[in-house]
Amino acid sequence: METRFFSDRRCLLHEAPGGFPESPRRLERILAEIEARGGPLELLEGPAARQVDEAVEAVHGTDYVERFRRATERGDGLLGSSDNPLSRGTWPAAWTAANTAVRSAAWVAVGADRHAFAAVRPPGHHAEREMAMGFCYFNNVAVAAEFLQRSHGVGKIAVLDFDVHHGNGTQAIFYERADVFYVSVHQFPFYPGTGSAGEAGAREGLGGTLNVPLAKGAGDSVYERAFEDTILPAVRSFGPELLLISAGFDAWRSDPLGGMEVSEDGFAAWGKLLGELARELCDGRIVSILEGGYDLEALPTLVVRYAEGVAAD
Ligand code: OKP
Ligand code: ZN
Repeated sequence: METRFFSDRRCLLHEAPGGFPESPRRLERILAEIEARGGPLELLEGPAARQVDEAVEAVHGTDYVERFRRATERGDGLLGSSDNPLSRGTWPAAWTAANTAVRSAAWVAVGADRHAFAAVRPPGHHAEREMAMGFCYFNNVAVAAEFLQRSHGVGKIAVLDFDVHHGNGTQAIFYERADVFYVSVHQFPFYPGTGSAGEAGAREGLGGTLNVPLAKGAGDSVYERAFEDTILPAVRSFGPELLLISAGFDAWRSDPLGGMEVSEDGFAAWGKLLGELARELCDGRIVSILEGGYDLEALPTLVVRYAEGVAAD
């Protein structure tokens, strides 16, 4: 398995008031760690911006995209909720995060035995079609899925979200679709309130959403059981062509937002299970896109241990 990290320093342009947990320092720390380890880190370059705009507009609609862009340019303080502060760099940073997710997906789509890790911010999984929410503005994972289907002819995609929070945005975007399987394991009850086991998709997409809610305090063994007994068998029976991972690192035991007890070894083990799953089902095609993770000291190590797990065989 070949691993490549993808990023773009324009993701640092989104700034929030002091003390806000989703800060540029998260990504600065990750990039410093990857650079210190000698990469491979791909900065910039990739598919034409037009394809990215098309995928962003397909997921979010032109009204929302324009409303967000204008709010940034006017100097508004918030986009909707107090969890979504705006600075001059917010729209460019969010667009760059989606662009980087797309570049990562494009590299994986044209090969095999490839793991791309998109080190991006702001995160995406709470963003719904026309609503910013929970630090998220554009749904990077949904944009990557849309791009893969439009521009690379990929059919079935499984999105697996292990951020400690439920990805309400990704779930809502794909809730009625049979071609994208959304699986989330998360703390419950917790922010944002969605993600109960009964939420399973609707219409065409009935059965195409799987929620695995876990009580506060879950550690490595509870998560391992959730992966082995529930998540992996469900993804196997769906049979995706590619895995997209919403990779949040806030189930870490010392995360300031999450209430779970996952260790460094736990993230490495998740990586190993997902890498093996990608090799078994999808010719080793796996794209991980950063979501949360707010312990600045630990975050770079957790990302690296996870990526090493994916590559291991
Ligand atoms: C983003 B990601 C109540 C607290 C809201 C928002 C948490 C967003 C987490 N207003 N907290 O999933 O890591
Ligand atoms: Zn989170």
